Amino acid sequence: TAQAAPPGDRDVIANLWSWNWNSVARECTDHLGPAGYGGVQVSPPQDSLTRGGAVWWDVYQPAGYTLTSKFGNESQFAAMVRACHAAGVRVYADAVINHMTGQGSTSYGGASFGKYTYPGLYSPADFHYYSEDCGNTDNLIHDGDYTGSARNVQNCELVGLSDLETEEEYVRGAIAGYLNKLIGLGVDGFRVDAAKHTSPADLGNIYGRLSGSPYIYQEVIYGSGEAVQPGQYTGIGDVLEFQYGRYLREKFYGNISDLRTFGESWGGMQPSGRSVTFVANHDTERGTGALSYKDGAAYRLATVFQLAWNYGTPQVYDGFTWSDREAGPPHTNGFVRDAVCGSGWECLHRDPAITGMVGFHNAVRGTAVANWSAPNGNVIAFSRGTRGWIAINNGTGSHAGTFPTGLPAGTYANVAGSGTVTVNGGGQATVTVPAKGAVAIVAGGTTTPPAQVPVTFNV
Ligand code: LM2
Ligand code: CA
Repeated sequence: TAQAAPPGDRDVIANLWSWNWNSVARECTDHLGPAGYGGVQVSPPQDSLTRGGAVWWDVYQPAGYTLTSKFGNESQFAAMVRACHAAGVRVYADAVINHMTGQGSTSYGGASFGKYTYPGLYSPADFHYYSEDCGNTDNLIHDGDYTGSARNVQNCELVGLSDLETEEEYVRGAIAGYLNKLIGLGVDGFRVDAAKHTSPADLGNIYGRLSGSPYIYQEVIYGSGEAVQPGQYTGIGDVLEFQYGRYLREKFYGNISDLRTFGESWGGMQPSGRSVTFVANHDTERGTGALSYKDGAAYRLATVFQLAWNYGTPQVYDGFTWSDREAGPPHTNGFVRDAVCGSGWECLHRDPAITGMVGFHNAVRGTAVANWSAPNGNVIAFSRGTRGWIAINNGTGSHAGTFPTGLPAGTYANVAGSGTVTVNGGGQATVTVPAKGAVAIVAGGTTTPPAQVPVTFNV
């Protein structure tokens, strides 16, 4: 059954969205494991509609549950999971289980299908379109439905995608069979795509059929006054916390000093222990409500803050460089090319300030925020118990000051930048925090991430 708990001592998840399996495998070995990441989220692994690589979103239109996709084949997928596990990194797969492709065509794996007919898997009777369950005559979800009734949101079609009748025994079994196949290949958990569009009762039933104890986190986008709320899903798994990134954008374009109380008390936010946080994901970076790599230093600094703050399970996003919001990643005949950092791929997760903060996050686990100070709206500093201390400057000029750190006297390496910090016998440090930069120190005082803790994998 599903494990509704964060995944252990090393819980930072790198979201290597649109990366192919060979590149994820290499990244686990060379960067994610050594930096102290505990997990990696990978793109939907099932076969899908193909648009020949022209768009990124074809992979959100499943054509079947075999594992030939634009990211690689089943043996490459399995090899990736083994490589990540060997590096101490768990693998979470993006599970597209609310719907199938809304367009008849062919797939990356060479299958032919029509809307509502996916040979050997689903036929028209398996979709809400052929029952009376939707409530809208055109069978589509309309914008106004979200503040209306859950029935429309969950039984009608999301942008015309064939909506699976997840109340049905056969459909529940087929979805669970697909997820169990991934678990059999070593997958440790799932990001459940479009969870808002499937009822918690149906999802809970499906999760109950899974082997092992996969970590489940669900995409339920918060909207004020909506019929379907993230809190309806926290009894069956964790949720992706969409308010988190919205608030961070607001405050990094306003006063970060407002973040003193940031967490569950803020409107719409879920309990820390149920939340996976992210500054950006593939949808929000193409929208207007969140920060993205296009915001430059503020985006990186917000990620530094995320890894320092004691709320939720942090996810660090990394996709490809884009200007056309529909364009797909670099590809050859539709199949995604190996990721090259700095050449078509962003790779924030490799940034030394970010890997340093992954080590900070792991070192301060379980400690409370203390020693808060905010000399002005753009500068904040706080400790995590007596294990770590950080100062963040979102201003356009450097800031010099003396701060209480909560740490023992000594000289420490700055894991979020360069140079050293001296803490005096009174626990104070006098530092200059660079513009749009940070100074962070960890008890023990080195830039080396804490030793890897042995992890137990599912399977
Ligand atoms: C998600 N979460 O709930 C994903 O995070 C999001 O990226 C997906 O939308 C969506 N659910 C479905 O899995 C993306 C993309 C859409 C795209 C769909 C399906 O944002 O634009 O829709 O994937 O590929 C596309 C066309 C749309 C068309 C639809 C059906 O853009 O115009 O609607 O396919 O053919 C007629
Ligand atoms: Ca649905």
